[in-house]
Amino acid sequence: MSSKIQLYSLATPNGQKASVALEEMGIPYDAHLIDFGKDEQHSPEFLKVNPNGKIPAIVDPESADGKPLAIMESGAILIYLAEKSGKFLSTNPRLRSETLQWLFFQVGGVGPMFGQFGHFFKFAKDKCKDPYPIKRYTDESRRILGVLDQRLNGRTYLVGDEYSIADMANVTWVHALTTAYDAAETLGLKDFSHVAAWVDRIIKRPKTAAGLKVCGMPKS
Ligand SMILES: N[C@@H](CCC(=O)N[C@@H](CS)C(=O)NCC(=O)O)C(=O)O
Repeated sequence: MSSKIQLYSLATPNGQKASVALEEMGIPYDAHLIDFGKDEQHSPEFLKVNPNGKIPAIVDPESADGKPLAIMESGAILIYLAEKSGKFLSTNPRLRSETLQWLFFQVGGVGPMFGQFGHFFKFAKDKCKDPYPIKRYTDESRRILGVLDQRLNGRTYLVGDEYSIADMANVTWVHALTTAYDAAETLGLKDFSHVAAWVDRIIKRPKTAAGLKVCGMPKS
């Protein structure tokens, strides 16, 4: 069996968080595409890795106790990889706490809210005629973008002076608002200039750019 990390993913924002981290940290890995079109996220093999049936998931064949370790939940994966590599999560207690705060801000807020926005605005547009869900998730997504914009005013990254797992988690979701949801106009993204500059800066990083493409969407 390979000693490399095994990544099970698809290039959605949650999936990209894991592949961007692996690329940026320089951790060797094998990528396995989980094709939603074939319902592979619910296959018995994949459910052994993530019983929740969602990507991303990883298996570290050589974890700290020498035994294989399966890890689900992208936030937990980012923390695991940062601790394994000693990169992108400061050991300074203040910076570490701030990094975890902005990581959990994404996991508990940005991901679920932007995800629901994308569902009603793009993927389930024809299934719901009631305008309320789109309004609710547009308003909440704009509120969250405002919080990020305020945080990024005068800052290069979300925490301290360095790129961290907090940036990786949040930037993939903000980037998806244009690349996956075509929602720049509806969400008024031009109102959030600090966020826009931060996204541009980060997606130009060669390793992040490479990570965003891992496990790309299969052609239907
Ligand atoms: N909280 C999870 C969310 C993962 C998630 O929702 N993944 C989506 C793709 S972005 C998925 O696998 N969806 C497939 C499905 O629900 O069947 C995480 O952060 O890893």
